[in-house]
Amino acid sequence: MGRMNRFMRNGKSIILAYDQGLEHGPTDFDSRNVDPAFVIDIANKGGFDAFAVQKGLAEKYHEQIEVPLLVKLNGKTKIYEKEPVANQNCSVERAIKLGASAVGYTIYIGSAHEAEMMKEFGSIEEEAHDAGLAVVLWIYPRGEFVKNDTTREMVAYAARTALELGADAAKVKYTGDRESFAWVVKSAGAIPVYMAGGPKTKSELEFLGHVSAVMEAGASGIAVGRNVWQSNDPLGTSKLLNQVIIDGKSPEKLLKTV
Ligand code: FBP
Repeated sequence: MGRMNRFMRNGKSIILAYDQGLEHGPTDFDSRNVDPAFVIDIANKGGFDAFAVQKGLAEKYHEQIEVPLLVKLNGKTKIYEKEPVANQNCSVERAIKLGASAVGYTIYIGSAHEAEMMKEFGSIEEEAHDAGLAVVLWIYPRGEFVKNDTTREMVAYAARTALELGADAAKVKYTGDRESFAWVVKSAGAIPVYMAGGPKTKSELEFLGHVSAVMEAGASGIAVGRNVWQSNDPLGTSKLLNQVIIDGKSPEKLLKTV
């Protein structure tokens, strides 16, 4: 676990992600969460171990952010929909000046541009580690040759690639059940695996069920955005996430459905 320890409570953690304004556009937002100050307040009060943002938010809002900063070093819009590539837009040095405790980077494995991203990540990983920062890899199979990006094989391949490339943690999509996710966690070897939140689920119980399943499968936590700051009660949802992830409580019992 090593460099990720500082973000962990009992070996687990919850990362709040708020880079969707770049990745998806304000279409993800409503009149509350379009304001970064609203989401920063959730990060500060909701029991999160790190806050993942692009350099712009890290710079413009640094005085308000009270949780460890994870600065994403690359990103892209969703407008161009062919072979995905996200190139570096922030240096490790700049991330450190912005107060980062960790840096993040996305690689789309399977993309025609995979090699480009791997090369760029290689330099980032070495520089960040030399400076003592943790490196979290958002690692998503995507592109013409990826027919299904959430199969057991694909997600396990992603997690393993994160280990092979020197990341300290792999952030991957949910495979749909506990058994398949257990193989993903095994494939990642010594590095912790975080589930990406994904679009808001129909019910809170559904999302907490996924969270509980990945924790039972050996995940170290989640990196979540929409399911928290799109919630009607973001701090209530954050509390439930803490109870399921950190305290190991059952979603059904918490929501009194059993
Ligand atoms: P969500 O919980 O909102 O899905 O956020 C997790 C995340 O990895 C974000 O950091 C990122 O912006 C987004 O998902 C990317 O999702 P995709 O590339 O699948 O649209």
